Amino acid sequence: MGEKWVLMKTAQTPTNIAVIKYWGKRDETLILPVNDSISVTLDPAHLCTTTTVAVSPAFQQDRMWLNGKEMSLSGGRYQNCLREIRKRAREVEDKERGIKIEKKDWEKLHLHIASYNNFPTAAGLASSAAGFACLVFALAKLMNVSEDESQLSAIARQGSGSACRSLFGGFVKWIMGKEDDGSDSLAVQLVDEKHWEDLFIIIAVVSSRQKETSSTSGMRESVETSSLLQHRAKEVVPKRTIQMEEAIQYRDFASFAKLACADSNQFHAVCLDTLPPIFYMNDTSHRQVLVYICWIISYVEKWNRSEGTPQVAYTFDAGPNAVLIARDRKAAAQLIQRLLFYFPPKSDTDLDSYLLGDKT
Ligand code: 2P0
Repeated sequence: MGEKWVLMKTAQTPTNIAVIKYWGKRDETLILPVNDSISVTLDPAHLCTTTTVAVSPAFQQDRMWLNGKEMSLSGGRYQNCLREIRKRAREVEDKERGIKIEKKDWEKLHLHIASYNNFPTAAGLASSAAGFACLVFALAKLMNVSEDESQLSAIARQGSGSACRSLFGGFVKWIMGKEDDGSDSLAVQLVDEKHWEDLFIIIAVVSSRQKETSSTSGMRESVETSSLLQHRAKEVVPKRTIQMEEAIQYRDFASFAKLACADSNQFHAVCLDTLPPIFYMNDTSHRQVLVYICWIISYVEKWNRSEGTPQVAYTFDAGPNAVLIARDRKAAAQLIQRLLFYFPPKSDTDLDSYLLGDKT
């Protein structure tokens, strides 16, 4: 191998939104959950991470930049992903440029990783999901790894639990698995992105501030203190997962909406049942956020009842941003019109003040 070459690969991975939530780990190091979860992967054109990975004999150490800023790779989660991918690296040859990397060379070669999110990092929009999924996928391409997406998902899972679900499009299930080594805790695609094309997903970015309690520490506290979490994991989610899979399979929006809203509400109830309580649906620095959230939930609930059949499902993750899933284009248009009427943006260009007007 000469010293003057760089080999690069780029991947793009969308984020995913859980409709049956993952909340709680049974193993913190391997990132093994206490229940199955189901998500929908967003269109890669919108909320996604783009990651370029490069290898060169000239690189002295592994380095990473996120949105242009260098960050440490020393954390266990990055190291676990890098180690697992390196283990599976195979020979790579670029005949045109006269580059050949043998399997054994990957041990000593260093990587440079540049990652870019086109949405707010750590504001409850699952940035770590898209980030780790993209990192693992890009490295697998660079290193000619032969594992399929489900096998790669078990590696991405060790970066961030929800990341395992971003390796597929459409609706995806993260099977919690039974094994202690995590080998069967992986994602599978339930249906692809063409299966339910009528659905419209609207994300109302209420606050792009970094959340106060990270998901990792929040779910640890819930596992330690919430009895509702135990009930949810053992009694509620196993049945709800089967019902949700059926609703997705048959494109049964009424059941889908009922289950998704109930699951979001129960996840936040678990957060409230945690000691000390966690309030993800609020942003304590902006009083108006709570007004907005309450309005959205009661508006959707009333609208769904008045139509006789649900038009929109809401779901909230570990932050106050509302994810609204409309049954079709007509319902989506009506919803956006209502949102803009009640919460007009202050200026066309200031996305931060979108919907909420100015910060209070
Ligand atoms: C989910 N969330 O299923 C749930 C719903 C937030 C609320 O997955 O500790 O960032 O890295 O495994 O994956 C957020 O948790 O946590 C999450 P770690 P992660 O989407």
